Formats: sequence, structure tokens, C-alpha cells
Amino acid sequence: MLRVDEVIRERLSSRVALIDQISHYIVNAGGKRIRPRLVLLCSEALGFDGPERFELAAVVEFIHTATLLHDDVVDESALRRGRATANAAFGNAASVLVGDFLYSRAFQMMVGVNRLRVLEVLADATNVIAEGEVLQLMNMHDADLAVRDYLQVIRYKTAKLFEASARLGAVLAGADETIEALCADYGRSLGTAFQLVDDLLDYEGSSNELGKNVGDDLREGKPTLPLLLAMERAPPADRSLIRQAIEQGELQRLPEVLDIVRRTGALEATREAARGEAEQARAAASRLPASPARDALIDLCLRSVHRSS
Ligand code: GRG
Repeated sequence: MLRVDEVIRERLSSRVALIDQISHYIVNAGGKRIRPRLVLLCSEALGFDGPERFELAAVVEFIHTATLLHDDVVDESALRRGRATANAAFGNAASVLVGDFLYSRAFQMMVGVNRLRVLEVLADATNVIAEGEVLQLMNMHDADLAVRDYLQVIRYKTAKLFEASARLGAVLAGADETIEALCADYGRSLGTAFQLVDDLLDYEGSSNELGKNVGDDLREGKPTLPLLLAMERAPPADRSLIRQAIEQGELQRLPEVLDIVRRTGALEATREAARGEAEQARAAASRLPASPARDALIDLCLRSVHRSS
């Protein structure tokens, strides 16, 4: 991971001062670097130790960071990784454009790896991520959203990059189709668990620990699983309060919404759904050849469910 950080820093450079400033601003704020970890662990679990793994690990982190820059503009978010978002600090236009820089730099780097399958995996993944964001936009303020439609959004917008990261480890190692599919299944389930917990933490976490503002999803009228489950379980008066909060994106009612979400057990049920996905990820990883890297992949399943940031 230290080498991945070096590659990230080397490849961030640009002749354009504002690009350097903003890209370093967001990358220096840290981030958990989970997606690059998946590239390294899957390739290592399958016996690959070439330098391309560091390059592709940096590629997926660049794509992730580009999506965050764009997402914070779309969501009008003010806090990310414990500091002002790039849009709050530098404005929307600069954030979108530096996101474009990171995204296109990622494609320059993956072309350098010179493997058509790598390009195919990442071109498909980024396209699906964008579809996920547009689907989510269409679902905004929809209090009648079906749980399966919510799940489709999170598989597209978040799990797809986890899936691609794990799959790339297998592609680099020249693994057969079955092993590649196992890695992809692992990444998809882990990413789904990860986003379920992300949505849970928006109601349960603390802004300090999370590094982003709690209640952002409600402010936007985003119908996530904690709200959908609370509506299924709540008595009619509470149900219409949540419906109104989703339809109008009301943050003033956050304390009441939080109370209902907690009382109905919707948070625990969301964590249970995450646990189910993490268990599927664990089952996929446990079919890979035994190694310390495989054990680390399994360990990530537990951590994804119990994380607080
Ligand atoms: C540029 C391909 C492209 C698409 C733009 C805006 C957009 C379309 C996609 C946004 C997708 C998105 C932000 C999904 C949420 C993913 C998520 C859970 C982010 C938080 O990830 P962490 O917790 O963040 O890994 P850190 O800060 O740890 O890196």
C-alpha cells in the first residue's frame, strides 16, 4: 500500500497548478484505500506480484476519487474525509473538472498496462457507476421506492467498482474464468455490504468519526434502506412523517426521523442485510486458494459490517 501511495503521488502531477492543488487536497485527506487493497490482495492471493498491480491499484483509487469529486457537487455536500469538500473549498466547476482530470489520467494509466481485458473491465465498470448515479437521481424523493430498486442503485454506483477492483487482481494473475468470477462475486457482495453500512452510518454515525455530515441523505430526500425499512415497520403517523421527509428533503425533522428509524429496528435490519452480503463475500473468498492474502480478504468482510467510518 505504501508503493500504491507513491504511484498515486507520482501520477497526480500536472502542469496546471489548480489541478495539482485540488487533486493533492483530496488525495492528501486520506481515505481508507479499500479498492486498491482489493486489487493487491486478489492478485497476491492468486500468485501475481508484478508492478502492474500497483498501477491498477492507483487507477481504481483515481476513479473512486473522481466519482467523489463529482458526487459531492451533485449532492451539494460540504464535508468529506474530515475536511471541507473540494466543491466547498474551490467551487463546483473546479471540482467537476479536476474529477475529469483524475478520471482521464486513470485511463492513461490503464492503457499503459497494455491489456485489453483490463480496459474492458474498467470501461464497463465506470459506465455502470454513471448509470447508478443517474438511476439514483431518478429515485430521489420517491418514498415508494422498492427495496430491489434501491439495491440495484447501490450495486451499480458502489459495488461495481469493488467488483472491478477484485476482478482486476484475477485478470492480472491470468486466472481462469471460474476464479475471476469468484473474485468478482466477492467484490460485488463486499461493495454492497459496504454501501449498506454507509447508508446506515448516515443515520447512526457521528459526523466527527465519519468525516462527513450525518443526515446528508435525508436532506437530499434520498430513499435509502434505513428509511424504507422504517416506513414498512412504523405506525401510520410515523410512516407519513418519513414519507414527507423523503418527499420534501426536510432536515428539521431529522431528530424525529432518527427516533423512528431507531425505534422500528430499521438500523439493525440494515446491518443484518449488510451482514448477509458480507457472508456471501466471505463464502466466495473462502473458495480461493488458502493464503494470508485470502485471509485478509475474508477479514475485510467482517470489518465492512462493523466499521464506523
Ligand atoms: C466519474 C465514472 C464517473 C462517474 C461519476 C458521481 C458519480 C458518477 C458516481 C458517484 C458514485 C459514488 C460516490 C458512490 C458512493 C461510494 C462510496 C461508498 C463512497 C465512500 O467510499 P469510502 O468510504 O471513501 O471508501 P474513502 O474516503 O474512505 O475513500
